[in-house]
Amino acid sequence: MTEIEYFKPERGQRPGANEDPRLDWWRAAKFGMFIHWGVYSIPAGVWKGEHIPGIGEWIMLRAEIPIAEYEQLAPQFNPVKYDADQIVKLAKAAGQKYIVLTSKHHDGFCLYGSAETDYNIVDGTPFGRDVLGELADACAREGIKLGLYYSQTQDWHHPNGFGNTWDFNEDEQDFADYIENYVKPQVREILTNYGPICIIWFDTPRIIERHQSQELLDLVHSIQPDCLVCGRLGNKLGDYATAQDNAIPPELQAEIDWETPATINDTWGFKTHDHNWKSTTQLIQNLVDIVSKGGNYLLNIGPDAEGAIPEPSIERLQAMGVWLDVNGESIYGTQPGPIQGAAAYRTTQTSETVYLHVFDWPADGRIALSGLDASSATWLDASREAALSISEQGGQLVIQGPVEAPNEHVTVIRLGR
Ligand code: FHN
Repeated sequence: MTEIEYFKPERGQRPGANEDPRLDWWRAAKFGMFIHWGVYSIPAGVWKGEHIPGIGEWIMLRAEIPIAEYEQLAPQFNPVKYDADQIVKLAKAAGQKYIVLTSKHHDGFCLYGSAETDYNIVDGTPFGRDVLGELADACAREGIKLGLYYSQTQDWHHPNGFGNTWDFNEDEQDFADYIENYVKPQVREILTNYGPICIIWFDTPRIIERHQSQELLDLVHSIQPDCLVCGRLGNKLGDYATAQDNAIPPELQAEIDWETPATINDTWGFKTHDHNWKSTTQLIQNLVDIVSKGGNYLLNIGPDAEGAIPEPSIERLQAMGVWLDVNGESIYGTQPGPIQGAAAYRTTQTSETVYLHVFDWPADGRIALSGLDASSATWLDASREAALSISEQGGQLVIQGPVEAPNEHVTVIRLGR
């Protein structure tokens, strides 16, 4: 089993290609922003003075924090720096075409005003503002699509949710009741009260049964028929496949629609001690790699307890946007290209053009590739003046460019057919 197959939904397959038009915008979009945010951003990886290993949003489980103690974070949650417009503008500057916010993560805390529980940002915190509502308004103003993460199986706060073995006795829990009388009403809320939602991003299906996944899928589509459901709904249901976190499949996945959710450092929810930021070059190469294999890249930010976005995330996203401003033509709306798997090269294409992405510019400026046919080679970056020539030599397409790397991250050459 390759990693991509793990959450592969039956519905997300596309024999013969791209048949469900509801996914057209998503297939063209390629790049989205994930936002993991909640009260876990207050401890930020540290509980009672101890660094808790692992991803920040899992601190409640990793440290087995009793609900009665963890709940005390909500009255401290006052993220006065939260600025939905800033987030949406950052996503746009980065070239991200959709945003997916955690409406409820495994810890059960809701980032929206829910009638189903007071354990939410509006009723349970001094902040009292509907974070999701403000983001939905900002997305509508800026014309960017909004999706919502919702943890359908794990809920460490709800007495019948899955995963909290330190407060509850699993044998006494009624998971079916939780799905029926909590998850479904909440899914209804988030799909009814915040305008068009482009994706419901379910996660960690674990014990959810086939009929429950099916019912959630049907529920989503009954309220918003165009809303996509990711493959982590479980039981091979959903509208598209979800790769493992940060996993890029080794080869082209032509027969499915798929997405890689990914972190910029090593955590989703904010952690004070995680400074392992991926470089901008690495992030751009990941984007290109994923797109060249037919996937989408959903790249996360984890705001801190005040609602501020970590500066290293901002810097990297803005730099990705600068690269995409010049090279976006080779990303958005493209298909995987003819060359797959060559170490330093990736390709994407449209009907007219092949885009050659060069990760490591050769020291002599000479690129020789088999399996490519082209009538012209031009820089995607119109400001670049260095000469670029093509010729056919011994059955290979030879491209001769300058010896200096034209772009510090990934150089793109447009090859006319
Ligand atoms: O357990 C979650 C994790 O906290 C995070 O939300 C990621 C994002 O893809 N999904 C689960 C782990 O795969």
